[in-house]
Amino acid sequence: MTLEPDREHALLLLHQMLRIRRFEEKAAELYSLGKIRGFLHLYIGEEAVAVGAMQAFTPDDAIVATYREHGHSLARGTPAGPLMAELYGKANGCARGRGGSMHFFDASRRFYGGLAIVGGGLPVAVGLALADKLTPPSPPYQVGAKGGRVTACFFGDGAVAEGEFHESLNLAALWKLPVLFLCENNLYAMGTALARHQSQTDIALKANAYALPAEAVDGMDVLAVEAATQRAAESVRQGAGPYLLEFRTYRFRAHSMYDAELYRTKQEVEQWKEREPISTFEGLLREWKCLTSEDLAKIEAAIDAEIDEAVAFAEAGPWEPVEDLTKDVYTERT
Ligand SMILES: Cc1ncc(C[n+]2csc(CCOP(=O)(O)OP(=O)(O)O)c2C)c(N)n1
Ligand SMILES: [Mg+2]
Repeated sequence: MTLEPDREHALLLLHQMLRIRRFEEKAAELYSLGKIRGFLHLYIGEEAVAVGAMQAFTPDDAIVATYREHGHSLARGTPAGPLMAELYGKANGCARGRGGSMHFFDASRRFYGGLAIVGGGLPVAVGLALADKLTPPSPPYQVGAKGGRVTACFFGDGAVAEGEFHESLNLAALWKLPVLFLCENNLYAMGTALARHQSQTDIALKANAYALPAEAVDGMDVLAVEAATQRAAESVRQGAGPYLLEFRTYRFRAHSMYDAELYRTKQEVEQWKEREPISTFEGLLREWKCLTSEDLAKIEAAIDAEIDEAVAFAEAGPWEPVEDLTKDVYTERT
């Protein structure tokens, strides 16, 4: 992808990717200090996907993500403070500290998770899109007309092994629902390579089998991701039915905080690092004379301040009181 974006927009993309990177580096550090516990799936290496794709959505669209969703929440606009507080398990977290890393949520931005179940987001997204189709919101948002709502559903390559993937694509196509499926193919589901669990590794072809248009996109190139998502989202918005994009990307860290990484070679990781999305984009912007060292220093300083503030917000947050333990827990009393 060589199209030059306008300078301001390019700097915004770079800022967003760097902000996700720094947020997660800080989260990893805080994890080692025992401030954050439980699962923590880092998105490091995949930032171009969330940032590029998110440019195509309006505040009225809906977003569904996976448990590797820190980047998506930040790119969607949820402030870093409530997200960091959620990682801490504090009551000022975006899910009141009850969800943690895998369950970020922000109804005000139509961000519907953060879902821990592999493939679990696909039927949720189909349901949201079905609701939009059955009860179109008041103008100017009308399904089938320009400006219709889109539900964007991010999921991993591991999810294509789930029945929910097949059922969701089938129903979405059959009912022509306004949903955009965004597969983040980082080649592995935990320690299992795609080719070890799928007879057909071309995910776009699987979508074609359910009569969905689909394309594979370089997920390390933020501009390619943005352009493809804009095109696909526009098609969905116009009422043409669902669409699938497969982003070819790579995670640089372990599946969760630690794993022995016996399933891939160091050379493979190093090869992908040569296409590291943030420094590659930075290099392009310098080549295009869109970025100076001063610009970069300003961006880094703004991010440092934002992350410091987010950590302070999380540190100062209260724990949920013990008496609230059964609040919002629905069960029959016996
Ligand atoms: C239904 C279900 N089965 C198994 C798991 C355990 N599990 C957690 S993450 C994961 C791998 C998913 O890989 P992928 O969808 O490619 O996402 P990635 O972690 O690569 O982003 C598995 C099997 C789960 N959370 N849900
Ligand atoms: Mg994967």
